[in-house]
Parts: sequence; structure tokens; C-alpha cells
Amino acid sequence: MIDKSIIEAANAKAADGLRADYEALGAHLARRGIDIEAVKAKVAKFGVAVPSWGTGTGGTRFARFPGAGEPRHIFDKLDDCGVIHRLTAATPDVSLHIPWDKAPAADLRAKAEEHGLGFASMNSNTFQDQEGQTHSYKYGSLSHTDPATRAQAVEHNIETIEIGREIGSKSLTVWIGDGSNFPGQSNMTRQFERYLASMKEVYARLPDDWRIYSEHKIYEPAFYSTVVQDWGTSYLISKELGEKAYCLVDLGHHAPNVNIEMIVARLIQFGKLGGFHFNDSKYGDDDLDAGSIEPYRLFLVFNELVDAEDKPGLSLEHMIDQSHNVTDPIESLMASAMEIQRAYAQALLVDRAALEGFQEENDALMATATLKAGFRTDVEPILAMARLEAGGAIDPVATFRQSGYRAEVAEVRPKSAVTGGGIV
Ligand code: LRH
Ligand code: MN
Ligand code: MN
Repeated sequence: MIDKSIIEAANAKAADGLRADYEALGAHLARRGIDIEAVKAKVAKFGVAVPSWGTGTGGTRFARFPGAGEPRHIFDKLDDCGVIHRLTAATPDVSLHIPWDKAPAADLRAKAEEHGLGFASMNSNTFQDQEGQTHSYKYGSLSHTDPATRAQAVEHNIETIEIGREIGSKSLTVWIGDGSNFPGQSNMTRQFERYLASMKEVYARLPDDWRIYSEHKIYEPAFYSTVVQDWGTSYLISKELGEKAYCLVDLGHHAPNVNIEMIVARLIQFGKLGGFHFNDSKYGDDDLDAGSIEPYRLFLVFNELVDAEDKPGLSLEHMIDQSHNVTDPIESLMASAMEIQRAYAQALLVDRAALEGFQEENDALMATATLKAGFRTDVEPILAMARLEAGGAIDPVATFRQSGYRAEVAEVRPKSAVTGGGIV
């Protein structure tokens, strides 16, 4: 773990500059009628969960180039998540993937407590075969033609709920790779009927205070048709299952140029948005760092969230879902957490009354300029001040590098094998 003194020493060098920048931004925002303290308070309360699987180098299906000190198991992963939260003060929860992270619940709880972490949504995995598994998921899982394979997939989801229940999670995220690779391979209607029947069995085992999220993805690994391919199907699923069922939007799971912020708006309007997997992409499900390719799109998603902030019943789980090929995963996850916070802070700056006025008057130019005014504002001093006040680092990546954490863990974590193929 990174010692407090290292963070304090790094912060001491940057604190005066930050205070000056914060004051200047405060004066600027005051002229726009915005109270910087109120924005900072909201940013400080905002948290995004880290995916356990993101702490290791992901790679692609062609190759994986692991770095030094890769986590060996979930307890190393939780240590890394502890570092991320300590430095950014923005990632209080970790999302687990079962069976990758399977371990005794008491040990998971103890390790999380050590770092002041909680557990976000649980993820089931029926897109891969595990050693010793009776039935293969090669031709599907929850929608498989074989009832025994479906039963096995249902059972795995129930087990994932059980593990989550013991560690204080409150939701299950279901993403399946089921679909088909060739026209005619599957009857799309029958397949979806089977999927719904299986999900109803899982839903029946959901604790009263839990939610279930269906995560859609346009394609991959199925290259012709995917059972849960878009938000329309995901919405149908949530309606079929009942009031504890919601849709999860992974930003990388859409066709290029799809208006994701509009999907977000629709799901909010009809009370079915449950959460996010944040990442960024240029071509497909690239799983690049959030905000690294299209920061404006991330901002526009947050613009919808802030617009609906006071909507009764809206409660969202914000999670990151990334795969890191060429960067240190800890650094990428910290950078993403900060980008997500940045998009939130910028969206908070939008003058909503003015925007509504321009929309009513059909003044397209001024309406879009009003949004841009939020996006163009450099809110870094707000984010950094929120971190400083919470005991985090003014500059998390620089402080992480100074700490020598990666070299230190590399001494006890053996170099991991270079394998072909990463995770999706
Ligand atoms: C699928 C996905 C889904 C999985 C994760 C590893 O592409 O986004 O959320 O659980 O990647
Ligand atoms: Mn995802
Ligand atoms: Mn994905």
C-alpha cells in the first residue's frame, strides 16, 4: 500500500499552485453564477467502481503482453484497487467477476475492509468454459438449445448472486456471448424465448433489495447475430423480468456513431437505466480508457445524467470496464476515474435554465454553445482539490510513479505468463 507520507510529500509541492488555480476558477465560475464549492461537493461524493479484471493487462485475442507485478489473484487485485482509491479518492467500490474472482467471502470482505472498499455489481460469466465444467458454452449458455446447458448457466448466475450476497453487493450484471455466427444457424425467436425463460429463473432467485442488469453488446463473440444485441432488446428483457430488472450500458457495445446519450435519455425516461460500464473506443469494443477518444461523448452522457439527477427513483451504478494493452492498468484506471469525474463536473456547469430557454426558442446555435461552455471549462482544479481534501493525490499518476508500488509488488508477484488471447 502507498504510504500516506508519500502522498503528503507529493501534495505539498503542488498545493500552493492548486490553491491559486482553484481560487481563479472559483472567481471565474462565480461570474457565471456557479458556486465552485457546491460543484466540488458533488464531485467529492461521486464514485465509480473499478473492475477487478481491469487490474491485469488484458491484451487482445492475438496476444497479451503482461507487465511486471501483475496481480496473481483477487487479493492482489483488491490491493491494486486499494491503491487506485487511495490516490484518486474516487473509486470506493470494486466489481467482481465470477468465477475469475471466486474466493471465500470472509476473506474477500476482510481484504476489502483493509482498503476501505465495498463491492459493486457482481458479474457472471457464461461466455467461457471453465475447467471441469459439465456442459460447454460453445453454442450458447442461457439461450442454449440444450436444457441441461441452460440449467448449468442459470445455476452459475444463482451462485454468483449468493457470493455477492455474502460480500454486500446489491446487483447482478448478466452479459452473455450467446448468438450465432451464420444466417440460419439459430432460430432467433426461439433463442430469445429460451434466454428469457432462463433469466426468469435467475430473476426469481434475486434478493428483494437486489437488481439485475442486462448488458447488451452489438456483436462479438457471435459475428452474425447476438441474443442481447442492443438497448431495445435489453429494454424488452427488463420489462419482461420485472421491476428489479434494469439495463446496463457499456459505452463500447454499440455500432460506430450510435447516439449513446440518446439511449441513456430514453432508458432514464422509462425508468430502466441501471448502470454503466465506462470505457472508450474508436472502432468496436476496444475497451480503451474512458474519455481517451471521445471526451465530448462522455460529457454528453453525463449531461443527460445531470439533467435527470433529481428524477425520483433514479439510482445508477457507475462502473469502469476496460482492458489495458499498453499501459499500466493502475494508471489507466486512475486516469479513467478522473476522466469520468471530469465529465460529471463539466456537465454540472451547464446553465440548464439558459439551455431550456434556447431549446424553447429553437435557438440551436446558442443551445449547443451553452453545452459547450460546460465542456470547455477546465475543471481540473475542482477535481484535484476534491482529491486533496479527501486525502488523495493532487496528481495520482505522478504520485503512483514516485511511490515505486509497481516495482515493489513485482518482487513478490512472479512474472505472469505471456498467453495468447485476452478477455473481452
Ligand atoms: C463484454 C464485457 C462484459 C464482460 C466484460 C469482461 O464485452 O463488456 O461486461 O463481463 O466485458
Ligand atoms: Mn462490459
Ligand atoms: Mn465489452
